[in-house]
Amino acid sequence: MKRLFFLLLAALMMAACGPKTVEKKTVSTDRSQSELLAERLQTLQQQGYMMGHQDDPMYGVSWPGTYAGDSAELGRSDVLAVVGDYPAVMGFDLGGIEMGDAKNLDSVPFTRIHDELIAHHERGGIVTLSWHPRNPLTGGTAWDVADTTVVRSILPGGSQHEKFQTWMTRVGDFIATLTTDDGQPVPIIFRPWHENNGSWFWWGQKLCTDDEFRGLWNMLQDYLVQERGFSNLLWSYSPNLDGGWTEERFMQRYPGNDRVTLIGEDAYQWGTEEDFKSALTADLTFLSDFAKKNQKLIAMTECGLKNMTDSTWWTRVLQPIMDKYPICYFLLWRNYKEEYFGPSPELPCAADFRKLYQSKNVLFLQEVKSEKL
Ligand code: BMA
Repeated sequence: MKRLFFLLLAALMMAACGPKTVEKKTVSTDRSQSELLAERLQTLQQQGYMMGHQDDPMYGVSWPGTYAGDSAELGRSDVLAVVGDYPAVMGFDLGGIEMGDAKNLDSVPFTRIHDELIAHHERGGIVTLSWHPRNPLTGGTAWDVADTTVVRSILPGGSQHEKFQTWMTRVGDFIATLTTDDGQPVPIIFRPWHENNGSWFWWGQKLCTDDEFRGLWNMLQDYLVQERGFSNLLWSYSPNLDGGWTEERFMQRYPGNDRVTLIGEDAYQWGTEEDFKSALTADLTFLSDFAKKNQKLIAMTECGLKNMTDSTWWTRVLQPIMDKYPICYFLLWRNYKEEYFGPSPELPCAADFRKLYQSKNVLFLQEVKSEKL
């Protein structure tokens, strides 16, 4: 990926002082979809940061959508209902694909994920995939952390290695279907093994050694990139809000500059506003510095305040911090009736979201679609 991409990034960074209008580039065929996506992210970042939402077109705070299988709701989106535009970035989750399930862990049919992901790309948006695979050793969920030998068990020589090969094959088979009508693979920000510095997933900090984690990352990446040949995946390394990164600690599980294009962070406010603000500020300072030195892109790959218990949180808490850093996007987690992180017309936070929408540097679909790949 790499040399050409870095040169490209350097050139784009130099061009950053130019006018704000973005010119359509001629697509050269010798670059992969993921390289073109990286270039697009870099270009757009000069205008601001994109708004993203998990499962945006699937269901909302007050409409069950996919849960009820109601096709009358096709095209619906809480973000669209509040501001009249779709998010620039939409996220979807593959959890369950490994089992051969028809629906993901949040009851969204994979056929819908397939269709909505391609539709969002076609309308000029950007898509990202996460994966909450079940626990291959215990049969439990991704959050089953009772056993600390799970990662070891799926690495080469482990008792579950073969099973995990099948799981990776199913992921690969699904990714292979994500193409446009003319057969072009859709560029996708792919961020497996997220929040690995926490210990709530079976691939977490206390659940495997640094070497095992790297082995896990490499096994999946080498399978998808080398064996399956997917060059449309832009690899995102996405730990959780930490608040105290040092280069040494960050590097312990970092897969390496040749394996990562975008560094993200999942940052929710679970505790006090003050704690959140200081942890996020420290982390984005560290990450943007690291990204600059290592020529990486950065993003807030997940974020939010559960159930928007503070209706001005976006513009009062989140936006002033995001404004200070060169992030490409922030992705609010899903709007499920029992836990929502985005806006909805009937909620008090809708007004604040409209204010966010008015900000010039917060980009929605209409502002990015002319840059479609
Ligand atoms: C978590 C929660 C869960 C959900 C999972 C995967 O953060 O939202 O309810 O199943 O993400 O989307």
